[in-house]
Amino acid sequence: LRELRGQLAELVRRHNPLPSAYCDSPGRIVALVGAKNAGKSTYIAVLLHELMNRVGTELDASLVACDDRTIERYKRDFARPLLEERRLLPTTASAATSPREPLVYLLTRTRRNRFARARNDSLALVLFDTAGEDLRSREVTDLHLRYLEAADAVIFLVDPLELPGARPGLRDAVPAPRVPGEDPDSEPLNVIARVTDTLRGRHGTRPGEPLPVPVAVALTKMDALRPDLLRQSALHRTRSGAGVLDLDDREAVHEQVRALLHDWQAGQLDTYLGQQYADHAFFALSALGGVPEDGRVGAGGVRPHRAEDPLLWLLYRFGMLDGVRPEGE
Ligand SMILES: Nc1nc2c(ncn2[C@@H]2O[C@H](COP(=O)(O)OP(=O)(O)OP(=O)(O)O)[C@@H](O)[C@H]2O)c(=O)[nH]1
Ligand SMILES: [Mg+2]
Repeated sequence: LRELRGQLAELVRRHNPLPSAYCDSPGRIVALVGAKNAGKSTYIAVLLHELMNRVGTELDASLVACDDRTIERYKRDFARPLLEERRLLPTTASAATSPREPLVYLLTRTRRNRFARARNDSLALVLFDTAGEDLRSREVTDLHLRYLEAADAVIFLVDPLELPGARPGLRDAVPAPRVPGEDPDSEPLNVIARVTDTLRGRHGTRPGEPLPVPVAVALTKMDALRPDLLRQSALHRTRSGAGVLDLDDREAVHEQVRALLHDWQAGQLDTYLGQQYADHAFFALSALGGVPEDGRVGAGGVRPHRAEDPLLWLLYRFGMLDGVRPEGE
Protein backbone atom coordinates (compact mmCIF):
# COMPACT_ATOMS: atom_id res chain seq x y z
CA LEU A 1 0.00 0.00 0.00
CA ARG A 2 2.83 2.40 0.89
CA GLU A 3 4.31 1.73 -2.51
CA LEU A 4 1.01 2.50 -4.21
CA ARG A 5 0.66 5.74 -2.30
CA GLY A 6 4.20 6.60 -3.29
CA GLN A 7 3.32 6.04 -6.94
CA LEU A 8 0.27 8.26 -6.60
CA ALA A 9 2.27 11.00 -4.90
CA GLU A 10 4.82 10.75 -7.68
CA LEU A 11 2.11 11.02 -10.32
CA VAL A 12 0.86 14.19 -8.71
CA ARG A 13 4.34 15.65 -8.14
CA ARG A 14 5.42 15.13 -11.70
CA HIS A 15 3.20 17.93 -12.94
CA ASN A 16 3.24 19.94 -9.82
CA PRO A 17 4.57 23.45 -10.14
CA LEU A 18 3.30 24.47 -6.71
CA PRO A 19 5.56 24.29 -3.66
CA SER A 20 5.67 20.60 -2.84
CA ALA A 21 4.75 21.11 0.82
CA TYR A 22 1.51 22.65 -0.33
CA CYS A 23 -0.39 19.44 -0.76
CA ASP A 24 1.45 17.39 1.80
CA SER A 25 -1.49 17.45 4.19
CA PRO A 26 -2.93 14.06 4.94
CA GLY A 27 -4.57 12.94 1.74
CA ARG A 28 -7.75 10.99 1.38
CA ILE A 29 -8.29 9.08 -1.77
CA VAL A 30 -11.92 8.96 -2.75
CA ALA A 31 -12.76 6.48 -5.46
CA LEU A 32 -15.86 7.20 -7.46
CA VAL A 33 -17.31 4.01 -8.85
CA GLY A 34 -20.47 2.91 -10.57
CA ALA A 35 -21.62 1.18 -13.73
CA LYS A 36 -21.23 2.72 -17.14
CA ASN A 37 -23.55 5.70 -17.56
CA ALA A 38 -24.31 5.91 -13.82
CA GLY A 39 -23.43 9.61 -13.82
CA LYS A 40 -19.90 9.62 -12.36
CA SER A 41 -18.24 12.19 -14.62
CA THR A 42 -21.23 14.50 -14.45
CA TYR A 43 -21.18 14.17 -10.69
CA ILE A 44 -17.49 15.06 -10.42
CA ALA A 45 -18.01 18.17 -12.55
CA VAL A 46 -20.91 19.33 -10.41
CA LEU A 47 -19.52 18.35 -7.02
CA LEU A 48 -16.27 20.21 -7.56
CA HIS A 49 -18.14 23.26 -8.83
CA GLU A 50 -20.38 23.20 -5.77
CA LEU A 51 -17.37 22.92 -3.46
CA MET A 52 -15.67 25.83 -5.18
CA ASN A 53 -18.78 27.95 -4.88
CA ARG A 54 -21.96 27.61 -2.82
CA VAL A 55 -20.94 24.74 -0.56
CA GLY A 56 -17.42 26.07 -0.14
CA THR A 57 -18.83 29.33 1.14
CA GLU A 58 -21.21 27.52 3.46
CA LEU A 59 -18.41 25.43 4.95
CA ASP A 60 -15.87 28.27 5.07
CA ALA A 61 -13.74 26.04 2.90
CA SER A 62 -11.48 26.69 -0.04
CA LEU A 63 -10.84 24.11 -2.71
CA VAL A 64 -7.60 24.65 -4.60
CA ALA A 65 -6.08 22.40 -7.25
CA CYS A 66 -2.75 20.90 -6.27
CA ASP A 67 -1.25 20.85 -9.74
CA ASP A 68 -1.68 22.49 -13.10
CA ARG A 69 -2.83 19.27 -14.72
CA THR A 70 -5.80 19.17 -12.38
CA ILE A 71 -6.75 22.76 -13.22
CA GLU A 72 -6.44 22.09 -16.91
CA ARG A 73 -8.27 18.76 -16.89
CA TYR A 74 -11.11 19.98 -14.73
CA LYS A 75 -11.66 22.90 -17.08
CA ARG A 76 -11.27 21.00 -20.33
CA ASP A 77 -12.98 17.72 -19.51
CA PHE A 78 -15.60 18.75 -16.97
CA ALA A 79 -16.41 22.43 -16.38
CA ARG A 80 -16.23 23.83 -19.88
CA PRO A 81 -18.35 21.28 -21.73
CA LEU A 82 -20.93 20.65 -19.01
CA LEU A 83 -21.21 23.91 -17.10
CA GLU A 84 -20.32 26.50 -19.74
CA GLU A 85 -21.39 24.90 -23.00
CA ARG A 86 -24.09 22.79 -21.35
CA ARG A 87 -23.20 19.71 -23.34
CA LEU A 88 -23.40 16.26 -21.74
CA LEU A 89 -20.00 14.69 -21.09
CA PRO A 90 -18.74 11.88 -23.29
CA THR A 91 -18.31 8.34 -22.02
CA THR A 92 -15.08 8.07 -20.03
CA ALA A 93 -12.49 6.09 -21.96
CA SER A 94 -11.08 2.92 -20.45
CA ALA A 95 -7.90 3.38 -18.41
CA ALA A 96 -6.36 0.76 -20.66
CA THR A 97 -6.38 3.15 -23.61
CA SER A 98 -6.03 6.50 -21.85
CA PRO A 99 -4.32 6.21 -18.48
CA ARG A 100 -6.22 7.84 -15.72
CA GLU A 101 -4.80 10.63 -13.65
CA PRO A 102 -6.60 11.73 -10.54
CA LEU A 103 -7.84 15.23 -9.83
CA VAL A 104 -6.06 16.43 -6.72
CA TYR A 105 -7.28 19.29 -4.54
CA LEU A 106 -6.51 20.74 -1.19
CA LEU A 107 -9.65 21.40 0.79
CA THR A 108 -9.05 23.76 3.69
CA ARG A 109 -11.72 24.57 6.23
CA THR A 110 -11.59 27.35 8.75
CA ARG A 111 -13.36 26.48 11.96
CA ARG A 112 -13.91 28.66 14.98
CA ASN A 113 -14.08 27.32 18.47
CA ARG A 114 -16.26 28.71 21.25
CA PHE A 115 -13.81 31.51 21.82
CA ALA A 116 -13.94 32.48 18.14
CA ARG A 117 -10.37 31.33 17.64
CA ALA A 118 -9.86 30.19 14.05
CA ARG A 119 -8.21 26.93 13.13
CA ASN A 120 -7.55 25.57 9.64
CA ASP A 121 -8.05 21.92 8.81
CA SER A 122 -6.76 20.65 5.49
CA LEU A 123 -7.39 17.57 3.49
CA ALA A 124 -5.88 16.63 0.16
CA LEU A 125 -8.76 15.27 -1.85
CA VAL A 126 -7.77 12.84 -4.56
CA LEU A 127 -10.67 12.09 -6.89
CA PHE A 128 -10.63 9.36 -9.49
CA ASP A 129 -13.16 9.29 -12.30
CA THR A 130 -13.35 5.63 -13.17
CA ALA A 131 -14.69 4.49 -16.53
CA GLY A 132 -17.73 2.30 -15.89
CA GLU A 133 -16.40 0.15 -18.70
CA ASP A 134 -13.42 -0.82 -16.52
CA LEU A 135 -15.67 -2.13 -13.75
CA ARG A 136 -17.42 -4.66 -15.94
CA SER A 137 -15.01 -7.47 -15.22
CA ARG A 138 -12.81 -8.92 -12.51
CA GLU A 139 -9.89 -7.28 -14.27
CA VAL A 140 -10.29 -4.39 -11.87
CA THR A 141 -7.09 -5.54 -10.24
CA ASP A 142 -5.52 -4.41 -13.47
CA LEU A 143 -2.67 -1.97 -12.92
CA HIS A 144 -4.74 0.98 -14.09
CA LEU A 145 -7.27 0.42 -11.38
CA ARG A 146 -4.86 -0.34 -8.57
CA TYR A 147 -5.78 2.97 -6.98
CA LEU A 148 -9.02 1.37 -5.86
CA GLU A 149 -7.01 -0.62 -3.36
CA ALA A 150 -5.68 2.59 -1.85
CA ALA A 151 -9.11 4.22 -1.48
CA ASP A 152 -9.87 5.73 1.93
CA ALA A 153 -13.49 6.12 0.98
CA VAL A 154 -15.75 5.03 -1.84
CA ILE A 155 -18.58 6.94 -3.44
CA PHE A 156 -20.68 4.41 -5.27
CA LEU A 157 -23.18 5.85 -7.75
CA VAL A 158 -26.29 3.92 -8.73
CA ASP A 159 -28.51 4.98 -11.62
CA PRO A 160 -32.15 4.33 -10.66
CA LEU A 161 -33.07 4.26 -14.36
CA GLU A 162 -31.17 0.99 -14.59
CA LEU A 163 -33.12 -0.68 -11.80
CA PRO A 164 -35.96 -2.62 -13.41
CA GLY A 165 -38.15 -2.22 -10.33
CA ALA A 166 -37.88 1.57 -10.47
CA ARG A 167 -39.37 1.98 -13.94
CA PRO A 168 -42.95 2.64 -12.77
CA GLY A 169 -41.58 5.45 -10.62
CA LEU A 170 -40.00 7.35 -13.50
CA ARG A 171 -41.42 10.43 -15.17
CA ASP A 172 -43.16 9.73 -18.50
CA ALA A 173 -40.68 11.87 -20.37
CA VAL A 174 -37.71 9.72 -19.38
CA PRO A 175 -36.66 7.45 -22.20
CA ALA A 176 -35.87 3.86 -21.30
CA PRO A 177 -32.09 3.59 -21.38
CA ARG A 178 -31.43 0.03 -22.39
CA VAL A 179 -33.36 -3.07 -21.58
CA PRO A 180 -32.67 -3.33 -17.86
CA GLY A 181 -30.93 -6.54 -16.96
CA GLU A 182 -29.44 -6.78 -20.43
CA ASP A 183 -25.87 -6.49 -19.16
CA PRO A 184 -25.45 -8.39 -15.89
CA ASP A 185 -21.83 -7.21 -15.65
CA SER A 186 -23.09 -3.66 -15.20
CA GLU A 187 -25.63 -4.43 -12.50
CA PRO A 188 -24.91 -2.34 -9.40
CA LEU A 189 -24.51 -5.37 -7.16
CA ASN A 190 -21.93 -6.90 -9.48
CA VAL A 191 -20.02 -3.65 -9.83
CA ILE A 192 -19.80 -3.09 -6.07
CA ALA A 193 -18.85 -6.73 -5.52
CA ARG A 194 -15.82 -6.31 -7.79
CA VAL A 195 -14.75 -3.15 -6.01
CA THR A 196 -15.22 -4.91 -2.67
CA ASP A 197 -12.98 -7.79 -3.77
CA THR A 198 -10.28 -5.31 -4.71
CA LEU A 199 -10.53 -3.55 -1.34
CA ARG A 200 -10.38 -6.89 0.46
CA GLY A 201 -7.13 -7.60 -1.32
CA ARG A 202 -5.58 -4.66 0.46
CA HIS A 203 -7.17 -4.99 3.87
CA GLY A 204 -6.59 -8.70 4.04
CA THR A 205 -9.92 -9.20 5.75
CA ARG A 206 -11.80 -12.46 5.57
CA PRO A 207 -15.08 -12.43 3.61
CA GLY A 208 -17.22 -12.40 6.75
CA GLU A 209 -15.37 -9.48 8.28
CA PRO A 210 -16.68 -5.99 7.50
CA LEU A 211 -14.36 -3.59 5.69
CA PRO A 212 -13.52 -0.35 7.54
CA VAL A 213 -13.69 1.90 4.43
CA PRO A 214 -16.77 4.16 4.54
CA VAL A 215 -18.99 3.77 1.48
CA ALA A 216 -21.42 6.46 0.38
CA VAL A 217 -24.00 4.94 -1.96
CA ALA A 218 -25.94 7.52 -3.94
CA LEU A 219 -28.88 7.18 -6.29
CA THR A 220 -28.21 9.62 -9.12
CA LYS A 221 -30.64 11.30 -11.56
CA MET A 222 -33.36 11.74 -8.94
CA ASP A 223 -34.90 14.44 -11.14
CA ALA A 224 -36.07 11.61 -13.41
CA LEU A 225 -38.40 10.20 -10.74
CA ARG A 226 -42.08 11.07 -10.67
CA PRO A 227 -42.53 14.08 -8.36
CA ASP A 228 -45.40 12.46 -6.45
CA LEU A 229 -43.07 9.66 -5.37
CA LEU A 230 -40.88 12.11 -3.48
CA ARG A 231 -43.40 14.61 -2.20
CA GLN A 232 -43.52 14.57 1.60
CA SER A 233 -40.15 12.96 1.57
CA ALA A 234 -36.79 13.85 3.04
CA LEU A 235 -35.32 13.30 -0.41
CA HIS A 236 -37.33 16.15 -1.84
CA ARG A 237 -36.58 18.84 0.71
CA THR A 238 -33.34 20.72 0.58
CA ARG A 239 -30.67 19.76 3.03
CA SER A 240 -30.95 21.40 6.41
CA GLY A 241 -28.05 22.55 8.52
CA ALA A 242 -25.43 25.07 7.43
CA GLY A 243 -21.79 24.24 7.91
CA VAL A 244 -22.71 21.12 9.88
CA LEU A 245 -24.10 17.67 9.16
CA ASP A 246 -27.70 17.37 10.34
CA LEU A 247 -27.73 13.82 11.68
CA ASP A 248 -31.53 13.60 11.83
CA ASP A 249 -31.81 14.55 8.20
CA ARG A 250 -28.98 12.12 7.40
CA GLU A 251 -30.87 9.23 8.99
CA ALA A 252 -34.16 10.18 7.33
CA VAL A 253 -32.56 10.22 3.87
CA HIS A 254 -30.72 6.96 4.51
CA GLU A 255 -33.92 5.19 5.58
CA GLN A 256 -35.93 6.50 2.64
CA VAL A 257 -33.38 5.43 0.08
CA ARG A 258 -33.22 2.02 1.74
CA ALA A 259 -36.99 1.77 1.53
CA LEU A 260 -36.92 2.78 -2.14
CA LEU A 261 -34.29 0.17 -2.94
CA HIS A 262 -36.35 -2.53 -1.25
CA ASP A 263 -39.47 -1.34 -3.12
CA TRP A 264 -37.54 -1.58 -6.34
CA GLN A 265 -36.38 -5.13 -5.69
CA ALA A 266 -32.85 -3.90 -5.15
CA GLY A 267 -32.78 -4.64 -1.44
CA GLN A 268 -29.96 -7.09 -2.07
CA LEU A 269 -27.68 -4.12 -2.45
CA ASP A 270 -28.47 -2.98 1.08
CA THR A 271 -28.02 -6.46 2.49
CA TYR A 272 -24.72 -6.95 0.71
CA LEU A 273 -23.29 -3.59 1.81
CA GLY A 274 -24.35 -4.28 5.38
CA GLN A 275 -22.46 -7.58 5.30
CA GLN A 276 -19.32 -6.27 3.65
CA TYR A 277 -18.81 -2.80 5.13
CA ALA A 278 -18.71 -1.51 8.68
CA ASP A 279 -20.32 1.72 7.53
CA HIS A 280 -22.40 2.46 4.46
CA ALA A 281 -24.75 5.38 3.98
CA PHE A 282 -27.42 5.97 1.33
CA PHE A 283 -27.99 9.21 -0.53
CA ALA A 284 -30.22 10.45 -3.33
CA LEU A 285 -29.14 13.30 -5.53
CA SER A 286 -29.39 14.95 -8.88
CA ALA A 287 -26.29 16.48 -10.43
CA LEU A 288 -28.12 18.13 -13.33
CA GLY A 289 -31.43 18.88 -11.58
CA GLY A 290 -33.40 18.08 -14.73
CA VAL A 291 -33.70 15.57 -17.54
CA PRO A 292 -31.27 16.40 -20.36
CA GLU A 293 -32.37 16.50 -23.99
CA ASP A 294 -30.53 15.93 -27.25
CA GLY A 295 -27.15 15.65 -25.61
CA ARG A 296 -27.60 18.90 -23.76
CA VAL A 297 -28.42 20.01 -20.24
CA GLY A 298 -32.10 21.04 -19.82
CA ALA A 299 -33.22 24.62 -20.42
CA GLY A 300 -32.77 25.78 -16.83
CA GLY A 301 -29.07 24.88 -16.85
CA VAL A 302 -27.32 22.74 -14.24
CA ARG A 303 -29.22 22.92 -10.95
CA PRO A 304 -27.84 20.29 -8.60
CA HIS A 305 -29.92 18.89 -5.77
CA ARG A 306 -28.09 17.53 -2.70
CA ALA A 307 -25.04 16.70 -4.77
CA GLU A 308 -22.70 17.56 -1.89
CA ASP A 309 -24.34 15.24 0.64
CA PRO A 310 -22.02 12.23 0.20
CA LEU A 311 -18.94 14.40 0.55
CA LEU A 312 -20.31 16.15 3.64
CA TRP A 313 -20.86 12.76 5.23
CA LEU A 314 -17.30 11.74 4.40
CA LEU A 315 -15.95 15.00 5.85
CA TYR A 316 -17.92 14.21 8.98
CA ARG A 317 -16.41 10.73 9.04
CA PHE A 318 -12.92 12.24 8.56
CA GLY A 319 -13.49 14.56 11.53
CA MET A 320 -13.67 17.75 9.46
CA LEU A 321 -17.36 18.51 9.90
CA ASP A 322 -19.49 18.49 13.05
CA GLY A 323 -22.67 16.46 13.27
CA VAL A 324 -25.66 18.01 15.05
CA ARG A 325 -29.14 16.91 16.09
CA PRO A 326 -31.31 20.01 15.75
CA GLU A 327 -34.28 18.31 17.47
CA GLY A 328 -32.35 17.67 20.62
CA GLU A 329 -31.09 21.23 21.00
N1 LIG B 1 -31.75 13.09 -15.54
C1 LIG B 1 -30.45 13.10 -15.25
N2 LIG B 1 -29.58 12.48 -16.07
C2 LIG B 1 -28.27 12.50 -15.75
C3 LIG B 1 -27.78 13.14 -14.57
N3 LIG B 1 -26.43 12.96 -14.53
C4 LIG B 1 -26.11 12.25 -15.62
N4 LIG B 1 -27.21 11.98 -16.37
C5 LIG B 1 -27.29 11.22 -17.64
O1 LIG B 1 -26.42 10.11 -17.58
C6 LIG B 1 -25.50 10.13 -18.66
C7 LIG B 1 -24.18 9.57 -18.27
O2 LIG B 1 -23.53 10.40 -17.34
P1 LIG B 1 -21.95 10.31 -17.12
O3 LIG B 1 -21.64 11.24 -16.01
O4 LIG B 1 -21.23 10.48 -18.40
O5 LIG B 1 -21.83 8.79 -16.65
P2 LIG B 1 -20.50 7.99 -16.23
O6 LIG B 1 -20.85 7.24 -15.01
O7 LIG B 1 -19.34 8.91 -16.16
O8 LIG B 1 -20.34 6.98 -17.44
P3 LIG B 1 -18.97 6.23 -17.95
O9 LIG B 1 -17.95 7.30 -18.15
O10 LIG B 1 -19.36 5.53 -19.20
O11 LIG B 1 -18.60 5.25 -16.88
C8 LIG B 1 -25.45 11.61 -19.08
O12 LIG B 1 -25.08 11.72 -20.42
C9 LIG B 1 -26.87 12.06 -18.83
O13 LIG B 1 -27.68 11.73 -19.92
C10 LIG B 1 -28.73 13.80 -13.72
O14 LIG B 1 -28.42 14.38 -12.67
N5 LIG B 1 -30.05 13.74 -14.11
MG1 LIG C 1 -17.58 8.96 -17.12
